[in-house]
Amino acid sequence: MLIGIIGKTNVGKSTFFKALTLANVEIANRPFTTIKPNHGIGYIKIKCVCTDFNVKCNPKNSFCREGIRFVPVELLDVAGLVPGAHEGKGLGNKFLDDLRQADCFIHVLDISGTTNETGEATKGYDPINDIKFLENEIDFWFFDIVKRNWDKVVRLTQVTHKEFERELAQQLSGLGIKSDDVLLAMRNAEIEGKMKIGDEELFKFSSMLRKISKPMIIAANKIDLPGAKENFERIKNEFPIYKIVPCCAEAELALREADKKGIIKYIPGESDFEILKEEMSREQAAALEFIREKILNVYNSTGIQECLNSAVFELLHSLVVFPVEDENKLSDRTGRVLPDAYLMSKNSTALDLAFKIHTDIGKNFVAAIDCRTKRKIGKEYLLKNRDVLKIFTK
Ligand SMILES: Nc1nc2c(ncn2[C@@H]2O[C@H](COP(=O)(O)OP(=O)(O)OP(=O)(O)O)[C@@H](O)[C@H]2O)c(=O)[nH]1
Ligand SMILES: [Mg+2]
Repeated sequence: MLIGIIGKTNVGKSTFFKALTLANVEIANRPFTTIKPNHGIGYIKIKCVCTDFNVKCNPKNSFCREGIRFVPVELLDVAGLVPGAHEGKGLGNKFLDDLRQADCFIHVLDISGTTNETGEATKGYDPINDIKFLENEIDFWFFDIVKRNWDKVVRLTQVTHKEFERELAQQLSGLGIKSDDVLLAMRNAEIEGKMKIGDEELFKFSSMLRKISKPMIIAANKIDLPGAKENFERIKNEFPIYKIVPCCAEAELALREADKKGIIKYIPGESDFEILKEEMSREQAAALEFIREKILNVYNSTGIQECLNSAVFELLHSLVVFPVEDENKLSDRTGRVLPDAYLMSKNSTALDLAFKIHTDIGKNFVAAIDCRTKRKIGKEYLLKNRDVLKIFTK
């Protein structure tokens, strides 16, 4: 699973990415700091099943802190967009091609209105403009790809008489698009069964397809700055179609770094932290107090972990499953208890899980056991969030 971090330039995308990955990436208060994409691993947060079974887990592909399991997910932070990117403005929109395989987007927005449309410092800019232009730019990116493939598929199906929608989906599979998505977008754009259409209809279709295949959540970043709260309240009401989360990427980054250094104890996404080392600089103490008072006490969290969790669970309806090899000890072959936690897409089955573990396990699947109920389940079983399963093979 891949989550794309997109937005205007200089809004805090790389800060958001760094807070989630603690990767060493460049952050600066100027437009176009990021040119090459930053690829890294972030972690979604769920209640670990170790607490349900009252066992001590020993994770391998993930980690557990005080009964909270952090499960890896891939993230990509790309260069910033500006209006007119599809015509080559700023760094253009070609770099969006790196996001073809993204399952969804987190749109980082500067909710404080202190960066203008090209990412320069300003005051009183309306972030609504950014929601609109960003949608438009990613629609143009989709439109270009769809248009190229549409014409190709029209020619192809005239010769082969194959089903148009299926062929188009095939050509667009690189964008993570399926036949059902194409059908739904055609219906929504009112072009069902039509192959000869103008650019205007094609743009509408591309936009529908983009909305279906790349759902988006908005991270209302820089919520710590003056005016941000008012903008957030206003925009939240104007865009009920989006989940909009108040965020302070800078605060999340400071908290995670201080936690890593042992200065504080902070579990990502929590509403407070504990000071472990009293001896710190006055600036650092003041910064931590500011975060507690102005962010955590007001918004209940910095919003960064919530964005990632919402993207995975609310936009994509994904689930986390714990495969084990010993259904009694809940361990792998070496005795490691609850070693892995896998992120699975919605509607995944027990057989999908088997293939995810290993192709051979998938091919030789016989049955599985639900370790909570000890009941036998078949390959068609639909996985549930926080299932613990043992798979039997031939
Ligand atoms: N006040 C405040 N500043 C922030 C926050 N998040 C990021 N910034 C600042 O915003 C500026 C831009 O941050 P980046 O993370 O480099 O932004 P970006 O969107 O990746 O920018 P480009 O790669 O240039 O498009 C930096 O000065 C950050 O310190 C925040 O939550 N609050
Ligand atoms: Mg950046």
